[in-house]
Amino acid sequence: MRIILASNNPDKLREIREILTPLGFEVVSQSEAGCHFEAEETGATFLENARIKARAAMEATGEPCVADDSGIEIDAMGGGPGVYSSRYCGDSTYEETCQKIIKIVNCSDDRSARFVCAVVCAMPDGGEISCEGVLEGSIGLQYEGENGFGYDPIFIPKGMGRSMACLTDEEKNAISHRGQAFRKFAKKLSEYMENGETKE
Ligand code: ITT
Repeated sequence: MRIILASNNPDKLREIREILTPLGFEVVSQSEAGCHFEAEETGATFLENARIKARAAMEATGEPCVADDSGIEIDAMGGGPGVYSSRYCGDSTYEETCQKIIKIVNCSDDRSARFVCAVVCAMPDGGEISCEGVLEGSIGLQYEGENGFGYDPIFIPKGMGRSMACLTDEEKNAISHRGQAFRKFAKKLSEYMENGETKE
């Protein structure tokens, strides 16, 4: 099945293709589908923002469109940057921003953090599929690893001794917030195609 991904983030596109292609999907980016816009993320939650992006792309293309809204929640930062994870960098690089976060977290005795991914698929018939994935972990003492993107070099998944950026894409997708959410999505979509509805 062909599905349009309402995202302008090439790292997400790569990971989502690696997750969904073996499950029988052809993932087309919104720009490949002729949509060259960025929906404004005005929602207060990952789910609301994913819905905004998915609906905007579905209305523009008339096809089923799936969006990922994701980010990192850091307990020593009151759960931030959360939905602002992309905007938190401002004009700085991810490496500079990660170094800043390490300093903030070093002043706390709580290093816990999690990656969250909300997925919404908007259907042309008005239907919707939504799911979420969460990966618990902690903020590392140093910036390490060269794979992945964004905050991966400072995030140590629970039970691991190295950052997410030290994992291959395959290893990351097997445990990540995004891998969990999109595998749930694939299952719910096949139920939707059979029944026109989803089960929790
Ligand atoms: P689209 O909205 O176009 O999909 P975006 O990058 O703006 O792209 P989000 O608004 O969902 O997407 O912000 C997600 C940010 O959260 C992302 O830019 C990273 O900073 C961070 N993030 C999400 N998933 C991540 C991951 O797997 N590894 C590292 N950082 C991640």
